[in-house]
Amino acid sequence: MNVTLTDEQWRTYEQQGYLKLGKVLSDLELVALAQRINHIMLGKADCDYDRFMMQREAGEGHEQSGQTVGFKGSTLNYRKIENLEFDSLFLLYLQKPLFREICEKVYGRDTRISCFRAMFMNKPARHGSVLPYHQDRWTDLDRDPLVTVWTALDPATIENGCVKIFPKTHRQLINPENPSGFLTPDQTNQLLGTMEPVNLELEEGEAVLLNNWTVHGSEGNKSDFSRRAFSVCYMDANTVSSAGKSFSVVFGSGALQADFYINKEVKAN
Ligand SMILES: O=C(O)CCC(=O)C(=O)O
Repeated sequence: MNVTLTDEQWRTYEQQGYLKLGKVLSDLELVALAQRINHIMLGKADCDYDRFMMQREAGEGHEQSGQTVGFKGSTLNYRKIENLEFDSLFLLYLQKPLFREICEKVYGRDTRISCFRAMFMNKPARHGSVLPYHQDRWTDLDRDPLVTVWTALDPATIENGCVKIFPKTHRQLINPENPSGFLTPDQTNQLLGTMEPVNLELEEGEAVLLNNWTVHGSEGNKSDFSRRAFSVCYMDANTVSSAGKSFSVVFGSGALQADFYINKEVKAN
């Protein structure tokens, strides 16, 4: 399992705007996280659903729901679940030493780190919406978050809608006016005219490190298998939104503690 980065890997990341991290989850951890997210979707997890933003995918007689607080019914047909730092298992995973090391390299050793989002991204079998090409940035934050770790909980393949990226596009913003970094159709066509996107096919339990400005997107799922993934965007904990909101600290003083949630669950039983 990959537990640290070499200087060469780091140079590759800086040049290319992404780096395949290889296996970052043991088989046991992978099973636990994959089972946990299914339990959350099915309403079987002992957790506080009012802390999660949940979006149901279109299908099973439902429209795609808004991405709003709380449970939207027992189904594996969710598209997105955010705020998973409030789940003990996902918090334990996102606080792995490898990710702390990455944050230290990107933001500096003494910088406290929060997560802008700790998000489950799902493409259910034979379904799942297309995500158009974009750079990850949000103009309502007072500074841009710089890195995301995207982890496959199922094999991610071309057929089931793996993430596709354009290497070396992290050096400049393409559509700075868009509040969440989406490219216009013209900008997308221009990019496609100059280079082919790279398909980030991954085994389950493997992860990729993405510079947030690296242009990426994904197709729908044409396979009979789900494409579940967990994506965490790490940023300087001093980052605030225009509404004055700050975000959950995950490394450094005041960081969320997984034990707290585990103890709460044990006590509640
Ligand atoms: O999971 C996907 O298809 C894309 C996820 C994404 O855009 C992100 O993690 O920033």
